[in-house]
Amino acid sequence: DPYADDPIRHPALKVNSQRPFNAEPPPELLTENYITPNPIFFTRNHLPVPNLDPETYRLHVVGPPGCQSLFLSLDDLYQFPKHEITVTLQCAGNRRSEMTRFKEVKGLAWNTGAISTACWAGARLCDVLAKAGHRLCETEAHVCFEGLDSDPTGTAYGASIPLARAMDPEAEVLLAYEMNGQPLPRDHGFPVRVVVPGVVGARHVKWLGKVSVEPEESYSHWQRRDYKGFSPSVDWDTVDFDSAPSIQELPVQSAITEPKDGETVQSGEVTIKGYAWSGGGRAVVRVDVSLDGGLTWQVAELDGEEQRPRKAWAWRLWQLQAPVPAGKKELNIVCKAVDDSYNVQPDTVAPIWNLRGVLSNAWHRVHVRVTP
Ligand code: MTE
Ligand code: MO
Repeated sequence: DPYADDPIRHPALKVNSQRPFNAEPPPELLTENYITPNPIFFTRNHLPVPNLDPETYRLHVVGPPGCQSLFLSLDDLYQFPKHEITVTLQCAGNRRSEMTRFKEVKGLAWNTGAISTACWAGARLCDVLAKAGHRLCETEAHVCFEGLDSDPTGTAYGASIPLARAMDPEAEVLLAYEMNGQPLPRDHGFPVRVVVPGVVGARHVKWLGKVSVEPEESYSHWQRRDYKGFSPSVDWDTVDFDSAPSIQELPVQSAITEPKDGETVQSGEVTIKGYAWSGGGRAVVRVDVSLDGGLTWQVAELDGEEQRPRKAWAWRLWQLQAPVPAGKKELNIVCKAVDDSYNVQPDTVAPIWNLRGVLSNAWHRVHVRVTP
């Protein structure tokens, strides 16, 4: 059993798949803290978790043509300036189960919890690439990452990002060795993972083994044959994966974490809580909440840290305390976020449905009963 050596997990996690391990925290735990505690940070593994020895670990950084490769130990990585940033990581499949409810899709049935936030620390990728002799060249190029996890045929997890993002110090792409002040937990990539702020989870390669600069995107299945968006009209007979770009920056997102769908709330006053985030460093500027299915709206209070313009890598938690309109027996609670480009979320799933169930960011809806 290739999974026999997987680590022990926190019992509060809701498991979507045991082998490989995929799990999300329950919504009310997710927004209890701005920084998600490591043991309940969502986990998305495609393969068994490798058990790597930090003493013998080496990161292979392929040099430009004619230059030597670097083989960096953990101590070598610690010699680069240590950079710390708070970054929200979201899987492209977050909230997929809402798409499934509209029409069947292929993929793990994530609810609203395939998203979490941590303070990551490590070396900046641009510093490591520069040390290896790389420069930002004119031609379009990509930085390819390979994990040390692999399937029975020896194929490793892989992904890539554009070289321009990797070399941009303002993009703050990290080779992270710490998560919330601790060495990375095994499930989250021990000893080193990539953190690409503002970009879909799939590019944050864990158990990083190799970094190279290539003229083309990674040839990995997960770069080329997955994690792409399509028209609702495309099905498995007609899909052409080469026709769509790989998902990098994600669209604006928000969800209600309290109360939960189907719950009963007290009459009088209701407290609604949730999270909001947008990709590409775009800050969330507003969250609108409705108690009547979207007929009327109230503006929620944004908690947590102010965001740096164009570098808003982390989510905002939000809440709204609102009177329950007298005589109401039920509430249709809805939330939607607005980012600083004034991007908004679509009101329903139908126009954004896609066969893989990715990029699910329609208004989040929760139906509750009110005690008389
Ligand atoms: N890296 C490796 N090596 N193997 C993987 O299976 N999964 C990716 C990414 N990096 C993956 C990986 C996906 S799809 C996501 S959403 C994130 O890791 C999840 O990171 P987490 O498990 O730390 O939350
Ligand atoms: Mo993912």
